Amino acid sequence: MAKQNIFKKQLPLILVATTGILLATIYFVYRGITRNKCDSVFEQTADRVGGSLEVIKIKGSLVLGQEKVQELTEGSQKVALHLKTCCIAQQGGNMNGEQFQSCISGAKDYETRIAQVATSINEAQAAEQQGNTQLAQQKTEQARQSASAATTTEKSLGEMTKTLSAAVPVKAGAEQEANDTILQANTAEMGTNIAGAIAPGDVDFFQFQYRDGKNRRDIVTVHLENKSATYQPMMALYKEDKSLFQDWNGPSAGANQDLWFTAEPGKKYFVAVGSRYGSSGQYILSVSPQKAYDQYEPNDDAFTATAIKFGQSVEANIMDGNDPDFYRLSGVGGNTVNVRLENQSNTLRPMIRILNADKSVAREWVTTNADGAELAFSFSVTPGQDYFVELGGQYGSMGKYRLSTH
Ligand SMILES: [Ca+2]
Ligand SMILES: [Ca+2]
Ligand SMILES: [Ca+2]
Repeated sequence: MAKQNIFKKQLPLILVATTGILLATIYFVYRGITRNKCDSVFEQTADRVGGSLEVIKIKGSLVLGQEKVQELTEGSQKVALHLKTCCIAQQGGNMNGEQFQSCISGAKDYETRIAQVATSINEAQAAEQQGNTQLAQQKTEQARQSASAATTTEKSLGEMTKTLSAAVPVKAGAEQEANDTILQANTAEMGTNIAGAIAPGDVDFFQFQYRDGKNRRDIVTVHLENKSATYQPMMALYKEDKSLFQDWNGPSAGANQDLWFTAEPGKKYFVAVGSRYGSSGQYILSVSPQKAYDQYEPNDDAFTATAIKFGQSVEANIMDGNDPDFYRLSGVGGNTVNVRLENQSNTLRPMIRILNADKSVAREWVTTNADGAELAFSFSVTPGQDYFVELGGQYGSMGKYRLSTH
């Protein structure tokens, strides 16, 4: 807004008009890489199926069985996603009008089937209540048939959209146009540098998969090194289902850009690079796992708990708001165990609870009321028994710690 005011004061009227058009263009481009028409196509499909799906969820398990209800619930989400994929493909010119129409009619067909399932379930229940067993059976059979037909439709839509996502890889460390839509995202490896260029109105999409041999989550940084003094970048991050989860607008021309997120093992992520105010220029993009997890990960539940002996101390961290650390304490001799957490950060606000070997709670959460605080407490034990020490950060706090028992 400040920029617009400066223009108004200092420049002739004709430039004010140009600025208006430019702002409209920026808005359009911004909407283009973050939220577009295809998101609403997705939401509308989900909404339309929603009513019938409620009936199926509430009443369907008696008639269809829980497994089938689950299948239809998941199928409905998939159909909405397939339709969004078709919409993006059509916008990006990867799909002709006829293909797009068959995508739409597939989704409509699915909606009809789901509505039929809901109707037959209602009718089956009504017949049952009136004691008309024969009609109830007939309606139950109809519900089953419509449910199978719906699933078949979903699967064929899935096949159709699969062929649309034939992504081209980054070559010799450089982006490959055309990569202006999420379906055309260049596949790339994390931990490498990718050179790209933004022409006015251009967007570059990249797709990364986070892999870790030990199934650990990790912090991944996204760094855009700006190679042009005039280029004002913007970036957006999308999850595997192509939903937006973070975006960032560069505050000034020539500036670098940094984002970070937590990656789940095996999951794909998309990064979009665009520009503000129609600016253009060159950049280097790097998406890098930080190995921010501690050496005992993964230990996010009792089943994967890290084994520790009474008297032993460990140094580890709460990596983010979604990293509980579990330890299985053995070798307890006396009647009391003293637990001590030394905080090695000024950010972590620790909390600890103790579970018995059967995972029932032995000692409720012990907490502090300050970031960076220490924790020390004791609990009574049965000698020879194992206990779980569950440790986390309150309010999503994170940081390093040292845990010991004596
Ligand atoms: Ca591009
Ligand atoms: Ca941890
Ligand atoms: Ca953990």
